[in-house]
Amino acid sequence: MREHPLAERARRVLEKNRCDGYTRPAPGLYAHQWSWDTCFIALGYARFAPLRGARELEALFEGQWANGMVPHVVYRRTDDRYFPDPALWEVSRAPAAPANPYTSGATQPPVHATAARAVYEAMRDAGEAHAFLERLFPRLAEWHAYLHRDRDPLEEGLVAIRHPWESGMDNSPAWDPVFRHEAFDAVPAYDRKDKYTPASPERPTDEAYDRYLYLVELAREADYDEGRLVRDGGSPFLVQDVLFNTLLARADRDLAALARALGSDPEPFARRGARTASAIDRLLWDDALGLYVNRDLHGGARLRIPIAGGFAPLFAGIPNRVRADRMLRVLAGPRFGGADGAGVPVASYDRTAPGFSRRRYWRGPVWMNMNWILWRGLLRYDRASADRMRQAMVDLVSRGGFREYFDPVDGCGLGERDFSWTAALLLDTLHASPERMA
Ligand code: 2M8
Repeated sequence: MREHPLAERARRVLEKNRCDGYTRPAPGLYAHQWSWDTCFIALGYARFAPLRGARELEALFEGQWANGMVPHVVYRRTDDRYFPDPALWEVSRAPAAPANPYTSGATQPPVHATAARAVYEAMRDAGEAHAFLERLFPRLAEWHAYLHRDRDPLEEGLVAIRHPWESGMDNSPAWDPVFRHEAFDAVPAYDRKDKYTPASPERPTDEAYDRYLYLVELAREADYDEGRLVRDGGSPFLVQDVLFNTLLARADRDLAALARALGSDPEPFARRGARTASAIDRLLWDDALGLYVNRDLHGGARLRIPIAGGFAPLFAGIPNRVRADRMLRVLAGPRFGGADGAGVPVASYDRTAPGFSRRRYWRGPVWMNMNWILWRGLLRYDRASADRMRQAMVDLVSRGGFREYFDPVDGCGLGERDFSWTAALLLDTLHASPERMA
């Protein structure tokens, strides 16, 4: 079978972004190593250079904290283009933070075990594959233990995030109601380096950055003590996020498979994944919207904001047939884009909802990682929709390039150029044998 012409271009993007020991998200704004970007990048490497995928993941885990947390940024360069920098986080105040490398003091969605499994299964040399797993598995197990232990204050199987950056969907309208809490205070002056990029009108507003920075300050003042911030409710931002929890439920299952491969007991991991999956289904489903919604742990209200993350449970096989059919109809209708015939895949936010934006990042634009997650989910429920979505993803990159995100109306590329996860996930989309991962 002939290879798709985009595959070679995608590999070149990853090559361009390879630095000393890791692959950066993009050549411009993002010079360091990001947590979930690394997972998506490793999923792409699994398709043509699994050893590189293994190295990416292992490099990221050099920044893992002693309590198990995998930080969302591992600072790799003394490069002043990215803000916030290590000085602002000052994670040396946390007893669990490593002295080297420098890291942030927040986390990102747990796609690691899923990526590690794909890399492991793609590795040709059985000895090398086993050695990789023996090194990484205990780290992955500590990471998941941290999430279930320190981030589930209600002990109901759902973990909480304490910063929008932890969701990966930083600027999502899903956080607007939380930001209205009175507990948010003013922050000292700071210099946002991201505003000087060409994409600045697409970046979050200054008001949003004030909230982000306030949360950093608060976590830093609490010495990153999860007991104070999460269990005692000290952080004004505490949300059970659908996407984060779905990825965890799925990753718990992948961790169980990796345990089995090592001859260990998979049951404890599988049980935790099943518990999280059933809590998502029981507590976060919104029948009126036809998708899952987040919950604010301050007051317990559901955040009834229709974002693409609300469809993520398809990825972990969580909804039953009836719910999945509802979701498929919403996904294909005018709200998320399937019906306009433009062949543009799913927007990050309901196109008909207040505040929808074609350009403002995470408030409408199409992202390759969200669509990859939904595509993988659709493969479980409806092969024809999955195939249409796959085609729309390939067409999007053919027209718009390997960009960070895309205009949901005309498919124009936006944000950073040569974006690693767009390239990596396109490779997986082009090469995967879907039955294997679904
Ligand atoms: C974006 O987030 C960073 C903060 O982590 C930023 O805007 O400065 C998000 O799209 C996030 O999901 C992604 O991991 C990161 C790097 O690509 O950029």
